[in-house]
Amino acid sequence: MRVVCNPSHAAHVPPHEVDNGTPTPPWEVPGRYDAIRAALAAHGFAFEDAPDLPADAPARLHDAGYLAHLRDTSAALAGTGGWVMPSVFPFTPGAARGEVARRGAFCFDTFTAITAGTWAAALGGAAAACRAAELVAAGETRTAYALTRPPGHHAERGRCGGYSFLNNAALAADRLRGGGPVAVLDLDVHHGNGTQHLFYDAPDVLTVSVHGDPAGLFPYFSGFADETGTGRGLGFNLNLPLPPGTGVDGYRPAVAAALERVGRFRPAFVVVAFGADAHEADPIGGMRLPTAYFAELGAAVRALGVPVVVTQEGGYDLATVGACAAAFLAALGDVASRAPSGAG
Ligand code: Q9C
Ligand code: ZN
Repeated sequence: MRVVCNPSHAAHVPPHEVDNGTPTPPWEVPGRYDAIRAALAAHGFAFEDAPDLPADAPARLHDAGYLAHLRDTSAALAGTGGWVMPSVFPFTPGAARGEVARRGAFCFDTFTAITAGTWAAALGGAAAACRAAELVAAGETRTAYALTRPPGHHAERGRCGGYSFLNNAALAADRLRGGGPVAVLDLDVHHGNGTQHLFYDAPDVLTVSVHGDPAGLFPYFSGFADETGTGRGLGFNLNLPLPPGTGVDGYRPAVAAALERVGRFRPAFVVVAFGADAHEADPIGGMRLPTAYFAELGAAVRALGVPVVVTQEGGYDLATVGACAAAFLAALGDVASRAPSGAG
């Protein structure tokens, strides 16, 4: 297991979110990264920083205008301590000309503020995911993990949301697809709407997500079971929504169905969008998984026998997020101190 870190994550510090009109403290904070890294260190994992990403890499999946918006908004906020969050969402984004409307054209919620450090942190996360994919694609390791925040799996081609700006899991999958079909398995408690969106018409990237029923959980507008893909991608998207309060007994059959679909696809690589926010202690997930089940998840993914890239998505209980990630990763791949020569 290689652990590739985003050295710029702490540049992004969200000021707050707005939940149904009410400003609330942010959940997606730098301490999440520190908690995960400390837990992994205690398990004996070693760390490496992601090298810089070629500047054009995110443009393989994200719109140029959206990337410019993230970059320029971050730059304009430098030294101000300010932030940008939308308050209106134009239904015809092309008609958004003024600054206020443009904010809403590039974002789909009121949880995802852009700050001065957002661009650097998001780019560092994409770099970690792409480096992890590079290591696995090159056969240098069987398993690699991008330790990063902010998360990525909610980010669409041209919109941020759900604390996500660049879709790290999708960028990893895109890097891997040259070597054969890729399956993305999303285990975050929230539907990976951005990843689904980016590959919805693609038959060579299977997207499978196990998550809380979006009828009652973020992102609310996507993640339903009848979303199965479009065009040549029809049949290559699988959503497995679960009711609130689901525990191990409900997760096991859903994960088994997810893995059955992934296995039948015969992927050359698997990308896991990993979240710890289905843990029973998570403040926003509403599910009931114990820490030990995350080891079971890791072992189940390992049993696919396919090289795996993992990206860190959600998980907001600082006391348990690290233990969940460590349990999952230790079961998925061997703890290896550095540059393993064989299976990792
Ligand atoms: N005030 C990820 O886990 N809703 N994103 C928050 C609590 C937004 C979750 C509601 C949840 C976004 C990557
Ligand atoms: Zn989540």
